[in-house]
Amino acid sequence: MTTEQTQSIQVEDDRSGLGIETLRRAIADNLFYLQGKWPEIATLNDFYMALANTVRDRLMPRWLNTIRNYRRSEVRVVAYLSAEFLLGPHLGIKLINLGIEELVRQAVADSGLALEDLLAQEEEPGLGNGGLGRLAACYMESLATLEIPAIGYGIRYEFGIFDQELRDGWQVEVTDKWLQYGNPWEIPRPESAVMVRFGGRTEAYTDDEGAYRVRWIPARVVKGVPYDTPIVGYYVNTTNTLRLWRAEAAESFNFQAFNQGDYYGAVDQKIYSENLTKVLYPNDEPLQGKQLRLEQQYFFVSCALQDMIRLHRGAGGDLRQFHQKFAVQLNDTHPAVAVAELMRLLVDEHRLPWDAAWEVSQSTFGFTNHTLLPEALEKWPLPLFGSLLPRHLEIIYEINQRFLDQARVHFLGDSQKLAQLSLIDESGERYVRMAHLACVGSHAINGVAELHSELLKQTVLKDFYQLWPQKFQNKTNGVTPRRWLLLCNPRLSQLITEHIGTDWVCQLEQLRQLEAYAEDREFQRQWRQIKRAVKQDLADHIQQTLNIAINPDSLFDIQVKRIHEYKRQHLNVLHIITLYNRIRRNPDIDIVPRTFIFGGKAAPGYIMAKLMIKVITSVAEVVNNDPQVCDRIKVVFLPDYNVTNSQPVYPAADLSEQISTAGKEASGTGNMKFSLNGALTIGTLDGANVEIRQAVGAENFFLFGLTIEEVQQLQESGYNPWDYYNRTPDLKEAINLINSGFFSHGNRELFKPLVDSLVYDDPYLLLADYSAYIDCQDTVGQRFRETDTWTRMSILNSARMGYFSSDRAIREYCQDIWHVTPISVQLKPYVQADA
Ligand code: NBY
Repeated sequence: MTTEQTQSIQVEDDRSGLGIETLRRAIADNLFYLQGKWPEIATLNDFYMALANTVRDRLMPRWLNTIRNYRRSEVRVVAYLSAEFLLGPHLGIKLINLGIEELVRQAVADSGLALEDLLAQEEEPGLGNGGLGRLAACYMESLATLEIPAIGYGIRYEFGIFDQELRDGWQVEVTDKWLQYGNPWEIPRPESAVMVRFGGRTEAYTDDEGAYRVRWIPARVVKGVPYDTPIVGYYVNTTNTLRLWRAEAAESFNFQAFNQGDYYGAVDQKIYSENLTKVLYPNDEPLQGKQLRLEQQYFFVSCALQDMIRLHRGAGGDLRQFHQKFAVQLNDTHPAVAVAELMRLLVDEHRLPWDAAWEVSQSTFGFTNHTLLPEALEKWPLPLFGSLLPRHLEIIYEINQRFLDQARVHFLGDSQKLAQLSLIDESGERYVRMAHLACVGSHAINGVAELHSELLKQTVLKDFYQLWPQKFQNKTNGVTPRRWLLLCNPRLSQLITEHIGTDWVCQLEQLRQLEAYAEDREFQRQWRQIKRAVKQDLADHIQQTLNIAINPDSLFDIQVKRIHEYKRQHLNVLHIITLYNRIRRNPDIDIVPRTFIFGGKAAPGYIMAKLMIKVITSVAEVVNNDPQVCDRIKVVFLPDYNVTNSQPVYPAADLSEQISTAGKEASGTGNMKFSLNGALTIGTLDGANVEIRQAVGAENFFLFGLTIEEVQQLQESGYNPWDYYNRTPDLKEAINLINSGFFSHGNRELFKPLVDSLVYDDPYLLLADYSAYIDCQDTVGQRFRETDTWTRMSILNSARMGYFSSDRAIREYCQDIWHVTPISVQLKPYVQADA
């Protein structure tokens, strides 16, 4: 060692140790110095915080070295723009990805604590609604694991998705105060704050060189402060950053304002500004015309682009090469205003010529669409858009004009086509069409499952497909095997590893080696034993929390997802009532005992979805308390379905309900989590179900229901649900029982909106699919009794799910859209010179 080295301190030395004794001391140290507690008076949460900080210290060298790497100008970085990141709890996955779970378990045990109890303390960051937000989280994890330089940009909502409580069987929303005990996983970076402008007007002027320019004179300014969260890859040094923005008042409350007497003006400004990132909109479809929502979107997009431009220029980059530094992905249309904002930044602020700026923008953006429901396509009333973002509206007009000039050549004389393509909807009240802006501004457009991507080309984006077929791609969704198998199902993971080694964790296709054991009696026995143990755990949890006794040997039939008519939780309810009627009609009937488990939140303003929850809980109350049936059917509604609560659910399922009307579910990702954990699927030919069925084999999948073509035909030929109701006795009996007040203490009004909607309208074709569903469920019941067959099918499901890893999905995005390659991060210690 040279003298210079001996005189320097490696700052991480004392906080990076992984010996059990070192860890134990670090936790005690953090408890004392950060929480200000000693063990005798510390709460479980204090211990959780002490442990979280211990783990955070240990990932810091990886994180800092990763950041250092990305500042290098030649490194191309993925920027994933999403209004939602539904990460789920951090601690468990970080322990696993750092490979220190067992060490920490031991260190914690030596302090007399159980790791599971500390894990249970964490308040998850519920910064998303459902599939779209969770997909962003899986993708961030895979990006890190694959050593891809990436940054996630989003919003640091002070209140995430509401907590769901059930009162008298109804959903009640409770504010999600996830930050109330502090968040050990984020670091605020106030020094990197940026300013975001709103409202006001624009003004033309001539610059020093005599060029025509526009300046924007805003009405108000809000400060965006970034909060960084590390995303740790599995057994790699790469630790990427999720950078979430919080809105603050631009002028902090100051004495000058006070002295001038404008105390309330300053306070009002602060309150107004901070409102911006106060709460996540809890809808999984857009609410048209909510100004605050557009403000949120523009706010985080502007913060993100300003941040990227600063990084790029800081590394000596030229803005004409911006697209070589960043590949920006738009997660649905929520960040689509980025197309106009990047043009504004390049043209107005950095004085690039329009054409050069447009080249850069188009080469920068990719756009992922997540829905086919036409009512879910985001559009903003033009007056609202123009008053909030006057300069952006001008830029959108300019983009539109140039775009339509180009389209006019392609669709000669077809003015209707041009009206359909336009970024502005002028068919009635005028709107800005965000999907059109995203399509025009991106070089790649993708759907999230094969079927969905095909339908996009034929329906909602048909005109764009005709114009630019080469822009369209498919990227079938995937889920991360670290959280959705290794973490949530340790028993099954261990069994798998004992037989095929550990490579499956990062090469999920390796699971295929399990096919060799599908018929192996001993392996089957172990597989069943694990499923049984996991079901027992869930049964115990349900007993303790809901006081419902369920039989762990019954068939666990599970539907967990947002509550929506198109997802058809009420079709599942019709099946339950049908079984109930069969038992009442014939008390000695021999049917497979089933436990029906539901979970999911309804958008607070979606009355029908809330009524669907009430019908589930009402049927549960009757069925669970009927001595004649309750040993054969149980119905459970798990309250507050979120990432944390979902982790024990997927492993315990025998049957996964994926029963949306064909053509309505873009992909689904819960379907993948279930199958990966050895559940069989009952499902329609919708979304990724189609590919899952292909992968696992048609013989290992319970298919039912109308196809998309049949749905279309039926609707075109005049679908009449009333006929189905009248000619299907079991269906009629089930619906009549709801209608009679049987499940609502004699109240015949309660479920009338639901029943009427089904019998007179039925937009999601439950009645048309009812018989096929019931028949298919009967087959499920019979097959469940053939224990060995069922087990073989279950093993084959897991064995063939390799394709549905988010690692595969991310590799495809990297190759086909982002053109980025992995870079491994070297751990160079940060050496601080001593004096
Ligand atoms: O995205 C879901 C799709 O329904 C599902 O099929 C797909 O698997 C998943 C991932 O690709 N979409 C979804 O979750 N959408 C939302 O959560 C959402 C949230 C907010 C808004 C719209 C949709 N919004 O406009 O406010």
